[in-house]
Amino acid sequence: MEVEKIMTDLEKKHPGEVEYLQAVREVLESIEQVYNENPQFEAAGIINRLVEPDRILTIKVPWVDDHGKVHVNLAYRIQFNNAIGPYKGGLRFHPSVNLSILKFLGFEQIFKNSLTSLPMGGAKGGSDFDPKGKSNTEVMRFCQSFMLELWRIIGPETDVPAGDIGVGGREIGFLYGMYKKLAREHSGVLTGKGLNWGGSLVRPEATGYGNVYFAQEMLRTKGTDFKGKTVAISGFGNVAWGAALKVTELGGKVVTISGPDGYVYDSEGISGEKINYMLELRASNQDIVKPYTYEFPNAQFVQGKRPWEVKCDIALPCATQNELGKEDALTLVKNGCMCVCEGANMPTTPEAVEIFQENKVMFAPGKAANAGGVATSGLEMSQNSMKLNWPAAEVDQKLHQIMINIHTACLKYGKEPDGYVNYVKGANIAGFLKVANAMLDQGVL
Ligand code: NDP
Ligand code: 2IT
Repeated sequence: MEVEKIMTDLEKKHPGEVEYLQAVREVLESIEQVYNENPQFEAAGIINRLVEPDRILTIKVPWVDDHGKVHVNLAYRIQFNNAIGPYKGGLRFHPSVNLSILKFLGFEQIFKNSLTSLPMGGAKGGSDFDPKGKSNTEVMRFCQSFMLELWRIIGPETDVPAGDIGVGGREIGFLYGMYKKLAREHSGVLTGKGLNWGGSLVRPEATGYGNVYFAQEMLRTKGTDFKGKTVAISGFGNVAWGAALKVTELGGKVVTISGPDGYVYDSEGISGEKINYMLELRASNQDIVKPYTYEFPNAQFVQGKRPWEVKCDIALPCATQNELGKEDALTLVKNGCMCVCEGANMPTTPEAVEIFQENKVMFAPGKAANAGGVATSGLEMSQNSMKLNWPAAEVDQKLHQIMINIHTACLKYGKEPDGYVNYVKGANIAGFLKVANAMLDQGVL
């Protein structure tokens, strides 16, 4: 495999798709050696077949707001690869959504889903619809209009969407209702469903919990744990919330959360009712974290900045892609941060990853460390197929074990001669091998 040639060709074919090209390059660089040692991969054209999605559906979504005004949004579903199971991955509603972002997320999802050890292929979708300031009925009309088209290509054994930024339980409800009406079936076609209609216990908490279980394993390799550790979290959404709950339970102290407006520093720790308040903040559709300081006046709001300037032992970036850059990484290293564990997808820029690795700071990529969300989606699919519900403790125990297993897989392929673990390499190789071998078994498709 010639990484530079493949990247040059891809850049020509998809100019300007920065996030997608960034995600592909990272994987290719990690797997290059393994790929070249196994000529059967190249003979079957695995890389060329893997870097392009199987298909992309683009949808025009017209909807009417509460004042009778007509709006038109664009939406997409990218079915990337289904070698090991039905297409699976979330839907993102955010004004920044474009093909490059969804292709990067879909590509990452292939390897993440492979790492979970559950039978799920990779997909992603979403829309440039901005939930900010929208009423419930506006969100409902948008979701219904989106599903009027989307339902044609999804199904419980074909493609199973779920939530991501801007898509939580409420949106999944509206989407599911419309699917059910059109397809005339109650099935596991979406995950993250409500508990009364097929959802799984622990799915809302799963990404954050899984992220902290993964970090716990990383810390274990150094003979330590979360007790008494100071933790900086970014974001204030679903993933940040679940991570804050689990860190606190394990004896760590969460001192930051953040939004597009800036970050909140709470030296007393964000725990108990303060974590519950994050749910209110998110549900308000205001897109800002500042109101936290009105509710809890001892906390400080730092406008327009990211939380990485705060001294911490562990950093959990849980907001969005490329939110932790080179300068942030240098500050974290200088402040003695020992572990960076991605809750979001690709929040750390490649330059920042390099700085962590050069300084031997433990660093885990999202495709391994946030796989708990989609893994629990997989457990929701299993429960739907069996038409039964597992108790919370059972789901949590399975989730925990999956995260431990992913960590073990990263060690297997990522441990370097000096003992430092390159989790990026480990995750990419482990995720890739399973998919590539499945593609070999199934012929050229
Ligand atoms: P939510 O919508 O619940 O929260 C997203 C958070 O990120 C919010 O705090 C949001 O603020 C913030 N955010 C979004 N865009 C930006 C931006 N451009 N700049 C700064 N902050 C931003 O989403 P989730 O918590 O579900 O998702 C967070 C991350 O975790 C994403 O990278 C997602 O892909 C990833 N993830 C999610 C999983 C899940 O199951 N939900 C599973 C695995 C990964 P605002 O909306 O105000 O911009
Ligand atoms: O990025 C992700 O893994 C998710 N948003 C969750 C996907 C899913 O299908 O549960």
